Amino acid sequence: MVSEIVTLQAFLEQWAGEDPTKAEIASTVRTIASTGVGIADLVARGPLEEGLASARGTDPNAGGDTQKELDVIAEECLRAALRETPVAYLASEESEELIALNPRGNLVVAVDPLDGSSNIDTNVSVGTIYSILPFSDEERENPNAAVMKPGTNQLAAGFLAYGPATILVSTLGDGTQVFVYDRDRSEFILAREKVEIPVETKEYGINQSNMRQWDAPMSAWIKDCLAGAEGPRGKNFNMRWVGSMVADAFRIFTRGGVYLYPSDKRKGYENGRLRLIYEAFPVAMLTEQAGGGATDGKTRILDITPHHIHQRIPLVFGSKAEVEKIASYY
Ligand code: AHM
Ligand code: MG
Repeated sequence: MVSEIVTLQAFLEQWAGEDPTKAEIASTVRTIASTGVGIADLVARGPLEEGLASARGTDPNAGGDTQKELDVIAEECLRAALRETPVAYLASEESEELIALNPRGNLVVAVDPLDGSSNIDTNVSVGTIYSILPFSDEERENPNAAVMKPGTNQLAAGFLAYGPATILVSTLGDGTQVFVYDRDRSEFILAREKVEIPVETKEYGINQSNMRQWDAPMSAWIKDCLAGAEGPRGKNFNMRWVGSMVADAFRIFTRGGVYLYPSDKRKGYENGRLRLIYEAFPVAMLTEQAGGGATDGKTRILDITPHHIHQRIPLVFGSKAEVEKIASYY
């Protein structure tokens, strides 16, 4: 905890100083955060708000998943709010193509408007993930080019989690911070100035029901973990899996651990489940800025160049030594 009260607004202003690009990034982060408060209010109404968790039509979204009513509402909220910011285009899980916003904007934002949508009706944390990218004049002709760049190109990234507390985990490229929404002050307050993910861990999160579908390195790693203190790892592991990546990530940012969504043999999961541009990239940036690691097993996530907006990627992130250990099985 930090003793002096620092609001998100004050933190961003101090970070931006007189730099016009930083001021644009700061206003974008502020807008996403305040939009998140509205989404959190809606999530908190739970079953009182009829139909939020019900499927919207029968067509899957751009990423191939069933769309929930709240997925669409969350995207609409972000779309409307970001029109007032220096954001030229929005890439979203819920829309096939880039969405044009401010024609004079110098930034592009990529979002998963509502991560963990299968948890909406279970009173479990869900969230919003974002990545902020530069947008150059040359890209005005072909805006897609702005998102087809390695994750190292991100200017800022973060996520909101709507749980017992509404939290914002943010990086502006210099460490990872945690802000908590204070309902009395109607402000996000800085709670952790420098997140440091423990390097070693005994905790992992994975959907183990897919085990028979994994490739050999993934199966070998989990087998060694399950063997516990008597096995080659010489320690007992613990398993935690929420199934909303934002919640699993926040646990890792709090006490360490690794999150895994590997590729598997099921149709449509050949490249895992998570999307590169608006899920893996921002989480990888936050993780690295907090001293952790993020890989697809073979390549550092932030070094991967996307070829499609909704491309999926196998994802392993969290405590650095364990992420490296997993990569060594590959
Ligand atoms: P979503 O963005 O459609 O909610 O999908 C992403 C979610 C992650 O939050 C979560 O970790 C994963 O999908 C769970 O997948 P599964 O249900 O296959 O275990
Ligand atoms: Mg989603």
